[in-house]
Amino acid sequence: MSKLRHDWTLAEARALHDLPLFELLDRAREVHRAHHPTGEVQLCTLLSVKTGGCPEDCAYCPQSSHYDAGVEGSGLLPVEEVVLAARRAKDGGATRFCMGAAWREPKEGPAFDRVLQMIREVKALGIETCVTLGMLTDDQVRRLAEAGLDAYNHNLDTSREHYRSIITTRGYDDRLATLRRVRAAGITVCAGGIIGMGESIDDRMKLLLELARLEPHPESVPVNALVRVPGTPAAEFPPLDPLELVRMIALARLLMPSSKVRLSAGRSDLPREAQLLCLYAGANSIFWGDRLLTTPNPPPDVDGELLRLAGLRPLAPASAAE
Ligand code: SAM
Ligand code: DTB
Ligand code: SF4
Repeated sequence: MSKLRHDWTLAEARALHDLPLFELLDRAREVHRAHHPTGEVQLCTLLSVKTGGCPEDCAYCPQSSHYDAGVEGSGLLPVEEVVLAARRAKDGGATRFCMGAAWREPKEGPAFDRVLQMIREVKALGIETCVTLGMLTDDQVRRLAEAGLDAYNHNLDTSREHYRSIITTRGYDDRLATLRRVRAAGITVCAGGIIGMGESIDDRMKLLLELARLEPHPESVPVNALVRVPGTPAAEFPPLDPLELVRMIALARLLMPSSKVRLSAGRSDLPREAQLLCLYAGANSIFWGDRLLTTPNPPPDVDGELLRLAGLRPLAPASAAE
């Protein structure tokens, strides 16, 4: 087992990143095998419980009210609808259910109370619960923990330096403060980022260093490839070379050996061989279901075939808890 470190340097990370691909894959695979069962992939299902109309200006996001990406907005879904979707996800093999809301931060009152009820009822189905609601106060994290929430997703998205050119309506330290609160409340941390937004390789490494600096490391590290949604400013960035995603996943695995690295958004445009290389290099999970929040994801029959062809097994429900 490799020792967990919080003091990786940019030079170290960059040297690993720039290794010949097969050398990098060998190293990442070795760390992956030492810390995780091999041949298993966790299936996580996403649901947008409140869509669109978000006041933040994240350049990649189709749900920001600053851009017109043709997303049909909705108010907060009724609890029953969410529970139905979670039951369907569980019956389809998912062991984690992630609920996302297009909020800068949740408002106290009936909406937040309803989210708490969603968490209680989804949790009662026997599936891991994760929510992503924006910035939180101490009181809100406490109430989320009381409701039984397993994980909170809150991404740093990119390096501190590059952040400013992607989002102007909040700062990097706001994100870190929410992550600290989540950790202090005893909820597991899900924090990662997006690549393909015009950042340099060093920016990608700096994002991973920020995450690895957290003590303990986030239990869950989603690595998203930008979904280029027309109407968002980020749609103008050139498409990502799939091997860059493979290298990023390998680095996340090497820097945070015991975290679950999640091959997240962006698989619709990713050749299946590149997806398999990501899983080989250390990814523990994929999103399962034909929708992410507002954009398409490969349908379950296609993903099922991918897993079957590669001889990979979905993580069984009993071992899903972290
Ligand atoms: N509003 C909350 C927030 O930003 O924390 C929660 C929902 S937000 C949609 C969750 C995450 O989705 C973002 O942090 C970002 O990393 C990811 N995301 C959003 N749009 C994306 C896109 N076009 N491509 C890849 N990832 C995206
Ligand atoms: C994460 O890192 N990726 C997911 C989840 N956390 C909430 C969201 C991906 C969203 C992709 C764009 C969309 O479908 O709107
Ligand atoms: Fe709002 Fe989250 Fe989208 Fe940013 S990423 S615009 S905060 S929904």
